[in-house]
Amino acid sequence: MKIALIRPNFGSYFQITPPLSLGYLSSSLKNNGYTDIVLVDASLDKKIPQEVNRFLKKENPDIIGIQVYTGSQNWVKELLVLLKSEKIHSRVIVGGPHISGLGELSLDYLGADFGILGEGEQSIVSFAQSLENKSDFDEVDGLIFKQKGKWKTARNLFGFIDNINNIPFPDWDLLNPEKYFNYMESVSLPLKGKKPTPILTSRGCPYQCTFCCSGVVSRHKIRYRFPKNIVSEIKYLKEKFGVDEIFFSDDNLTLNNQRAKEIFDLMIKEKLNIVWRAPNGIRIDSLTDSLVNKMAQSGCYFVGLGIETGSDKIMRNIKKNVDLNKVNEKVNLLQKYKIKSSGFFMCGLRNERRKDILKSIEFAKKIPFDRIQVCNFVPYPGSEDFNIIYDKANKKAYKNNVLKFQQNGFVPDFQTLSLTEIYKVQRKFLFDFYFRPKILYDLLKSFKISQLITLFKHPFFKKWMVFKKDWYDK
Ligand code: B12
Ligand code: SF4
Repeated sequence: MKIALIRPNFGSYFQITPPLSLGYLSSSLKNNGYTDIVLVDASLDKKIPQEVNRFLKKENPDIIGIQVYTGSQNWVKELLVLLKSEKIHSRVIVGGPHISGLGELSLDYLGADFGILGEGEQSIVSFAQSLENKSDFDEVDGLIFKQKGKWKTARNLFGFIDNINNIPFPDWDLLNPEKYFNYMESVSLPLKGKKPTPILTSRGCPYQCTFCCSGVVSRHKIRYRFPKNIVSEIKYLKEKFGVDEIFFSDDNLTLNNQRAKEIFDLMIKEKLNIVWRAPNGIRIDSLTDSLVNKMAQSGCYFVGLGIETGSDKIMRNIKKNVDLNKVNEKVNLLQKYKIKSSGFFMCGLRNERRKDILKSIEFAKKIPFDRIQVCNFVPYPGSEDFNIIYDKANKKAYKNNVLKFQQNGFVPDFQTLSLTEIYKVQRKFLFDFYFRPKILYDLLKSFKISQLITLFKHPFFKKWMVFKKDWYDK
């Protein structure tokens, strides 16, 4: 049986990391005897659906498995329209956070044959087996399939792996991290290593922030890998591919202070001699002096910090529960150990007014962050905020706004700001933070040509740099 795994083109020119999800699916399939697997990373190779369609026609796989994020759904839809017009024999199965968040509605929209809710490692193997043995689809955890013309979900409503130490490492041979080394540069802070690669040490997050859809795949249940298991993956990556920098891609790497210390202790003991960053953001709560010390000793030089807002009122609304009074102290603690930090903020959160965002700007300027990242709020399927709009809109809002979702441009009706206002205040946020002598000096001092190239290639750059009179609105 031949299987093709596809990562859509998400249109980015930087931080294109190996698709861990597809690597995990592949290693589970191979462990169960399905060894004929091809991977297409259309993000890395900048492929349009027509090219991938031609490739798949030639390869003629039995199963086509596609990873779907909300931002890449229209790329996937286009590919599926092409594939279906060819009348291929392949069965198309889709999975990922977008499918787990929207279920049948997403399958209808995409025109896919099957979908997986939740984690896919075991389910894709059972799916391949049930196609081969013509057995009941009801046995495939989390599978959505058609029965008598209607969508049905399997007996177990989603795929879930209790012990993530039992999952094999991602199929690193298939992913080939070497192909990604030159595409992982970030715009804000240059990499210290030359051969970076992401890994996951845990799955899930127990928090319930209203804007976040992390719970759709993991059902808010956190599971940890053993430190030994993590360190042996890093060693493998070092030895086989020369990896010298790790991106820890967990939702919350340091959530459990004790476990985090055990990982870093082992990294120090084993003299891994690598550098690492946590680019997706960690929470400030668990950062103690002894933990940060171990982070630094084990090679950490940069972390993102999920703050989101500088307003206590909005913080309560979004249920993030970050104590704003502690942020300064924690950032200073990181600085003590020479770890740089980037504060993550959002604009246009639920019921957020311009004056609330101005509070966030003032807050960010008072804290000694080295960088900040400011995202516009998008209600991703599966998040509490999405569910509110979706219920209120009588299930029509999603369909009507599907294209806007693609462009991060969906403004739900509980927002008090228009999209234009959100963009304006977002620019002001970045401008006010970065155009300060100390920050500018640090930015320029550490800037690399590779970052400049990355920045110029970025489509946002072109959009943002178009001169407008209201570019900086006080
Ligand atoms: C690393 C990461 C990135 C990386 C790499 C992303 C990539 N495309 O590979 C970078 C930094 C580039 C990135 C960028 C963005 N990201 Co991101 N990212 C993550 C993060 C932290 C980890 C992803 C990961 O490796 N997970 C671990 C794997 C094992 O889990 P998984 O991907 O869910 O896969 C499992 C299942 O979903 C399922 N599955 C997945 N694919 C398939 C396919 C098939 C066929 C089957 C059967 C099953 C299946 O099985 C897998 C194994 O169990 C997640 C958060 C998270 N917890 O997942 C956010 C997350 C995926 N990102 C998110 C977002 C919003 C973004 C951005 C839009 C951010 C921005 N504002 O620019 C961009 C868009 C990128 C894009 N369109 O692809 C959202 C996605 C929401 C959504 N509905 O689409 C998430 C869930 C964060 C969140 N909580 O909101 N991201
Ligand atoms: S924003 Fe962070 S802390 Fe909140 S639910 Fe998502 S991953 Fe968890």
